[in-house]
Amino acid sequence: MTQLRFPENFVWGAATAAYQIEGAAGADGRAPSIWDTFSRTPGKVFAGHTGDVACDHYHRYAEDVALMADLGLRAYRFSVAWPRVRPAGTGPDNPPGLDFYDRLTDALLARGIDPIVTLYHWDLPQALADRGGWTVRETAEQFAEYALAVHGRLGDRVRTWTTLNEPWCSAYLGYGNGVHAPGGQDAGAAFRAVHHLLLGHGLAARALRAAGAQVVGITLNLADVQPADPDSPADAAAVRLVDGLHNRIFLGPLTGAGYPDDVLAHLSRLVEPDFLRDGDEKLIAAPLDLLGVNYYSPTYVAGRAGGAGSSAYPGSAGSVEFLPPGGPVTEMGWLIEPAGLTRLLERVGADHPGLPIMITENGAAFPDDRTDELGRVADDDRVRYLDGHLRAAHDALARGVDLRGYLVWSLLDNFEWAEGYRKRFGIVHVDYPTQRRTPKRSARWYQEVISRNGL
Ligand code: IFM
Repeated sequence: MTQLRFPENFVWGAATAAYQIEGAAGADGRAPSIWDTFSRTPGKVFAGHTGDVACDHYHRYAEDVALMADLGLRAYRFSVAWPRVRPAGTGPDNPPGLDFYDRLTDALLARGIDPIVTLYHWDLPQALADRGGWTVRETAEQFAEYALAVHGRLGDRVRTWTTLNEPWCSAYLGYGNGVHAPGGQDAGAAFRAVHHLLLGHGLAARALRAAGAQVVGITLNLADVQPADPDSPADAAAVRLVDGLHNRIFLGPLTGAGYPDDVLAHLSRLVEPDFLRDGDEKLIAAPLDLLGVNYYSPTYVAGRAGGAGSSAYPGSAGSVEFLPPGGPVTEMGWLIEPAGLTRLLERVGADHPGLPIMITENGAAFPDDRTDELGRVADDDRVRYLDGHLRAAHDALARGVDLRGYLVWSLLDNFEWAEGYRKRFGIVHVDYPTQRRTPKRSARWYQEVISRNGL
């Protein structure tokens, strides 16, 4: 195989999220989030799993940072738990909650690992959910206040801030089809949530920059939407609808182009857009220094009268068919197609020139049922997946995309939301009963990639 080198200063790292790894759900003044409530609701999460203990990272962060240093990570993307920092969602702050992120940041910097902070990775304080959550404007306003509180504590050491992680999931899975917390099932609520999430981003991004943050961005799980038949006009229309609901509804307002007309027309058929106020689009279009892209799998659609659509895409039933995977899949059932990452990066790069991109998540769940002679999980399927996607990222670089870094999802096996602990994405195995961490073969492979700055 050809030797592939990445640019000098390419950022190599790994990502996690607070509710998925921290545990310590009731410690030091943390209040419940929507995920605490949801996971304790029978039938919502596989086998009743919760994030109560998770990887106990709250208590074991020093060991985890040492592990990151051993693997040679240059950056670590973690999220801050809003209900740890502001248990009521609004002020006052909870100093012990901020202390934890303070210790974590110092531990990372002491090992030469750049902290990349995500302010919202789905764990909305329950107190705010009780007042309407992301369906109401107050949550967006409170998000900016909370962002400032975190920046006030960490801003002297953290350079890179991302506001939201994957608002598509928060809105459509959280309020549209009910698969994620808080479990709403209402198309109108999903679109309200999209707007207030974007508004929250805009308000927070402006506040962070005014407070001196150097790099401000957002992470989207953009979709590479492809037609079943490239020559079919009906399939092209299906691609346009799904692309509008997944990508352009976020990218348009974020980059100053506002909501696309076709998307507005579509959502107006499902909800009275009375939540859109004059001036909001301007607020959302706060300048971005970085776009985080999370990519796992492409999406293939066909345009078909009577198509089943998907509950995650409000208004898609009746005209769109989502195709089952036509090739190898991960344990999540997600099609493995690295070329989708190249296509997606090229498209974003071409549509938004001058906007630096970082792959803020990419990785795969596999059964991890084989060990090698050293007792490590022999996850060659994960190595192949990561290798293929890094080659795809390199292809995008070679075609001129301004790609700044790659963060593997995930450092540790963790709480995979509605799937509980049964799906493992980590490059480090976690034995939940003992909390023992053991790097998998993929972790050692990634360590080599980082040290060679290439493949
Ligand atoms: O575990 C999630 C993460 O929280 C957000 N992006 C996708 C990952 C895998 O499903």
